[in-house]
Amino acid sequence: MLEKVVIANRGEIALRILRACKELGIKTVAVHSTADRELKHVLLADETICIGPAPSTKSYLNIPALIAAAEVSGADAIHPGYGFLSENADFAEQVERSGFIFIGPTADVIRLMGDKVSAINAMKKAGVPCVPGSDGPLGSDINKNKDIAKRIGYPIIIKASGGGGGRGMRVVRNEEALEESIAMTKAEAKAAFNNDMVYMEKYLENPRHVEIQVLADTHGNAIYLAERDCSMQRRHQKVVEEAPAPGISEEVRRDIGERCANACREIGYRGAGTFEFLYENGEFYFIEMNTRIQVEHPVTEMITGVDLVKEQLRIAAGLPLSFKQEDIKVKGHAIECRINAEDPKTFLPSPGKVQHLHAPGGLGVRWDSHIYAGYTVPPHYDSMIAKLITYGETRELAIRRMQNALSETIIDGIKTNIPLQELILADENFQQGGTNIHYLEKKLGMRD
Ligand code: MV4
Repeated sequence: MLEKVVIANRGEIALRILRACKELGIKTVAVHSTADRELKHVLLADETICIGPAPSTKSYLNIPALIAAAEVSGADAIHPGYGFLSENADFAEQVERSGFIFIGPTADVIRLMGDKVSAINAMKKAGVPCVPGSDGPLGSDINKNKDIAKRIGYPIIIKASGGGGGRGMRVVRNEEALEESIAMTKAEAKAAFNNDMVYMEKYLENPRHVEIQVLADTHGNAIYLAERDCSMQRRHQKVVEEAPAPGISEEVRRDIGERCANACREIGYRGAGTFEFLYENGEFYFIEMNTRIQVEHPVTEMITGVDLVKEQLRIAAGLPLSFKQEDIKVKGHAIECRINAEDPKTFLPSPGKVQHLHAPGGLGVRWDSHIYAGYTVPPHYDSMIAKLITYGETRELAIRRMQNALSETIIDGIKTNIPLQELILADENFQQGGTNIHYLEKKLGMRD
């Protein structure tokens, strides 16, 4: 097993990683900014190192400071969590070149998946279903591009190869708008990602966002751990996630899951990963792969019983997966609500001191959070302060437990989006299950 791990992150995921390390008897090094001395995992870690001032560019994104922290503490590995440097291939490369284990896939695979054109090519080759599209980057010949669009059929979407997660895309509904849309997307991509490569896909009007969790070890084993539905989102920020996705049969799950696990073996994937799909009219269409542990990983843990962060640590230590595919059985239903320090109506961040906290509990209730009474939420980072996860044998029970848990949660001193979460949980279409990626924004647009 690993002996000592640097946790290169903050907030709830840093605490989640710390807990997994402690279960495995691994010593922990918490690195933190000057604004984060009071973080719960910093207070609980074996060692702490201040790596810079509050702005993340000077601390959590400071590669030399992180590698220096691993060196001075004598750690053998670095866990990047999510966000920050978790999908930065240059970071992974420098970590490994400095003699440390990067807890995640190799830099080459991160790079392959970071470039969306190469990711889609690799997945198509591996037998993962993709959106009908340009099969590669668009060239500068507008007549050829018009032919591609005509073959695919309007509406189409232009996406930046260096983008992802909703950045750098443009929907085009007719040929007249094509040339300018390509030029604008290219210009934005050049400015945002220093890469003006763009590609074209059929635009799916009303899909759901369904993603497959995978784990792969360094012994050639790769497994899938069912799927999550993350369609309840606003401006590309997920708000509620659940597993399994409503309406996915065991046969459909097995087919798409096996394709993802096969693709992992084909590309030499290592660690935890997520295949993102659009799901429409019973079909899966691959859009991107995330090469990190994700915020919503707990809903998969609740329905499979697998500790995904512990598996990440085992894989990094060179151990085989603790489970075979046939050991993975979906049992029950789990829902996660992201609790943010923000105004529930305006969505503006609401940092400040937590004056009083009453966390929910009871059977089937999981509270993943670093906050405590007296903790001050700093203004410098993401506003997510807790993840509330409920489990039940049925989706109905998981929903009821979530409603009860939300209603008993008290976070005084700052505003939170709990009222918004209560609105969603009470929504009849959410309760029915299977709402698409536009549902929440439409519902909020009808409010006031
Ligand atoms: C799409 C799409 C429709 N058709 N691609 C947005 C985030 C990025 N990961 C991909 N995205 C989309 N790609 C095709 N061909 C619609 C979206 C999309 C979306 C996807 C997932 C979750 C939320 C979304 C919100 C708006 C648009």
